[in-house]
Amino acid sequence: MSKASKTKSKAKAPAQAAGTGPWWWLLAPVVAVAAVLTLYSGSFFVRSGGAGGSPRSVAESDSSAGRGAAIAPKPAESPSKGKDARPASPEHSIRDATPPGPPPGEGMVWVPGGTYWMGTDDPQFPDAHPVHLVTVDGFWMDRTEVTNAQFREFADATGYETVAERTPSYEEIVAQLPPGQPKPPREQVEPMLEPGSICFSPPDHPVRLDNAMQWWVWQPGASWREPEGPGSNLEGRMDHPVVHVAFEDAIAYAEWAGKRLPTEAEWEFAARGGLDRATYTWGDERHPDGRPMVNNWQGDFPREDTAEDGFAGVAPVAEFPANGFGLHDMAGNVWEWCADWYRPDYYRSSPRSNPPGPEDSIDPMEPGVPKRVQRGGSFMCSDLYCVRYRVGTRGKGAADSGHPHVGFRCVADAGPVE
Ligand SMILES: [Ca+2]
Ligand SMILES: [Ca+2]
Repeated sequence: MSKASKTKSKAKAPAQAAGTGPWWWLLAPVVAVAAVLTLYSGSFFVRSGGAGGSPRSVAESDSSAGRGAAIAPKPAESPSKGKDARPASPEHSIRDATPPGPPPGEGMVWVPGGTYWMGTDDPQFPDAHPVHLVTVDGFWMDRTEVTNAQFREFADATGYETVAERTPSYEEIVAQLPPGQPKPPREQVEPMLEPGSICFSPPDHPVRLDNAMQWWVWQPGASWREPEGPGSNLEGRMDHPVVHVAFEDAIAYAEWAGKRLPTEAEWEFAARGGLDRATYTWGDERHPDGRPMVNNWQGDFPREDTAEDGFAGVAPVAEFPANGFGLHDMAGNVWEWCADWYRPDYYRSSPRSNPPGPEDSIDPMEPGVPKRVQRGGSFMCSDLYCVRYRVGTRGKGAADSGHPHVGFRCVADAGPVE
């Protein structure tokens, strides 16, 4: 969802609708696009078809795991490929795992370089085709998603104001109108603009899953500091991943920390934890030994999250087992920004060695909206509705917008952090 969509959501409010007659010609196409595309872009929800299990089966297998039974942080462990393991690929290789020195920052782990099969051949995800060999150099990576505590340290030190905390400009809004769409009068637009972000608002009744606007709302005043809008706060959530951060907010944090965002190829290599073409970051069994391995969604999406995995909504970081490289929550909890522009066709021409991503962004599903790659899925993914917490799948998001289920983590090169 983009900033243009934000004005749209605002226009749906009854208090504003009375005075917005001239607006509808502007808003209607954007709303329609947003409703459809949020399904596939900002939130990456797709019906999974043969997704390998339903929420019911999740509930049945994990029925003893209530919120209090959340998995405690665990050290890196040897992941199991599980019963569906493929034969080892001779091309797949992981370099020496010995770190080149001490970590350049607190909470970072060494991800050895290597060569792996990137993407998935699952026909549901054509933008992750073809599976192709990629080689990446080693790098340091944050063990967890960046937390509210870490982001507050940055904001306090720099006075940084996130995109969600700024009032969008008239120019930003009209720049995202479809080609050929006449610009609305500035004097009518500007009074409607105010800081805020998109929030999740679960309906209290079952809904069709073909209109994401039924559970996304534009919330004035929402930001990383007030995740649900004015009156909400971070009390008890300092160890949660920071959310409502746009791409440039993540870049600003990374630069302040002397780090950078991972490329998509680095991110997927890290997420796979040394495994070869596994379905999940931990192997091919969804619930090894009956354990939930990811904070995602159980229950009737989007009405009810029954939290069989221990958490409804965002969880503190590192509540679930680390993958083979010692990284937590590379599947689920919150989506993570990557450095790459998004193009659905990039894998067809991606260079083999350290691919930097395409030079521009094209998303045919939301033309004109620059997208960056997001990876890993979120607490809103389920095997009924979204399976993009599977490691080979891709996500994307409007670079200028944050969401309540999108965060990030950083990486650093082998050299010293300046
Ligand atoms: Ca959950
Ligand atoms: Ca994550």
